[in-house]
Amino acid sequence: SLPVEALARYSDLHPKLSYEKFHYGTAGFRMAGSLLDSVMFRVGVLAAIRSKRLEGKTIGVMVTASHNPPVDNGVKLVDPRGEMLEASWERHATVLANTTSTDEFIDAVDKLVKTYKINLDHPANVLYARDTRPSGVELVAALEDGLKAMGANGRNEGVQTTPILHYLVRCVNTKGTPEAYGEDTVEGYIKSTADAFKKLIAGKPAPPPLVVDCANGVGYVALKQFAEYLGPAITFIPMNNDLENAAALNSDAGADYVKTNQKFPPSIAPVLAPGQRACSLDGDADRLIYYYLNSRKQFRLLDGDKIAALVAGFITDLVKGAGLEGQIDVGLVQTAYANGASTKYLEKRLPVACVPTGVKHLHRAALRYGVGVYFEANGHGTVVFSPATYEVLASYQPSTPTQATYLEYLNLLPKLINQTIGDALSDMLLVEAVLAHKHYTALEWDSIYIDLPNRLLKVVVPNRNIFQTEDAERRLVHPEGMQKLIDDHVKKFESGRAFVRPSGTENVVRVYAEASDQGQADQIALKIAGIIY
Ligand code: 16G
Ligand code: ZN
Repeated sequence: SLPVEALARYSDLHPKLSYEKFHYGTAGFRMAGSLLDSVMFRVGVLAAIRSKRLEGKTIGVMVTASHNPPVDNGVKLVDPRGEMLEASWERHATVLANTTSTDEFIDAVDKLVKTYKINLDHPANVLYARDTRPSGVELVAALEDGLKAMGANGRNEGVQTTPILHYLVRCVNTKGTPEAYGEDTVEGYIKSTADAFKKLIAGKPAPPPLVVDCANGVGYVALKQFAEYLGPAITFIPMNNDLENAAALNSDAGADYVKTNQKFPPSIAPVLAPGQRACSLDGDADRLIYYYLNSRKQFRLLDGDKIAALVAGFITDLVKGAGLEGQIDVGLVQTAYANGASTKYLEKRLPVACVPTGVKHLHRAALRYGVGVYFEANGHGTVVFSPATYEVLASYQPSTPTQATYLEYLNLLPKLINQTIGDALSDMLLVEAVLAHKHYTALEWDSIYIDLPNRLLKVVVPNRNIFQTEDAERRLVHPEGMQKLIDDHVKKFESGRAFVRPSGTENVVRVYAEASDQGQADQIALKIAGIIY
């Protein structure tokens, strides 16, 4: 039965203070770190319950607010395969977080246990980590109280990137099985990723030094470890790597800054030579954006769509070269934010699916392919390999030396790539490896296709919940009649495309528009903002 006495005692230490309404959304719980104490405690309890429900499998908990300001914090649960929490449990998280008293909380926990007929005799195992935010220290302590209250085994991994936490969870749960994913240590992760990179670029010229904007966050911790293992294989020039000053996190730095403002972080511009590549991680290192300075001294963005095009193209070439066409199907998953030019380019080469925003949707869709590549335009993405693909790669007999070489490359990719979730650092090594193989400069990579000019606006509306979408968020079904007004306007422009969707993370509605020139994209976006306001 439930340890009611311990739950009550610990719960009283973490009362829900504010009238804040908590909601477990696409980013888990996320808000000012000072408001999250009760939420963290309850997430600890929920993680333990979920672990028991899955007969003691290890559940992950990541304490981070990613690219948001340093005073924010947040928390997300990770399922045993290192993937996002099963969608149906998001609701349970929301319910538990919003109970207003200890008694109400314990009742809600009890109800959850009964609904799923959870055998509480199973052990509970929870692996957790946090990013560099100072508020994380106390929030982790609150989480630990939740684990103690449930008698769960906790494993504290300290300060780590989000994708490392996801990776470790998968390793722990697959240990000793045929699906063993790797050694469940940070060192194991760094080593196996770095080794795969070194093997993949063996014999290729070492890439020119890469400027890495660490957003003054935890990505720098991982980057340093990679640099140690990689030695001369690649040189990083770390920037925005101040972990002492908490206020510096994501401030004028990081992938979100670059993608949103479409410009260099101020600290990066002066150090870049024309043509030199740079990339930005976000605050928990699960997003990656590249860019460079062109010969006309202009900023050029290489976002998630460009990464997707580069990576999907490379993998398609390898599959063909190995003689595996027809045995391994490579597919790509995008969202409505993908630049229309990227979709047009890619659709000619491989199957492309469009799904609603949010990693869980992209990840699920990518699992339908033999090799599923997914990237959001904002730089979050990865590649997943199906069990059938693993089998083909293990058993295939190449008939020429060239095929054998391509097969070898293909076999390294699942080791290089963190398949659990987008991982800025392993994605960065993947990009560097592909550039080395293709002998591409930043300019050549950029030239794969030319982005359509676009504009993203956010509109503050009284109630964003009235905005409902269909067709992977590309069309509004509610408020009634609004989509028709949008369509009538957009069709006046050549290559015009636009859509409106409520944000899942902020109290705003987002408007995206693209067209054949910037002035038109701006005009469409502004007009639509007027329509929806
Ligand atoms: C969250 C999502 C990200 C998405 C973003 C959209 C996860 C892990 N993260 O950060 O994938 O792009 O939300 O934010 O799913 P929005 O709904 O505010 O536009
Ligand atoms: Zn992030």
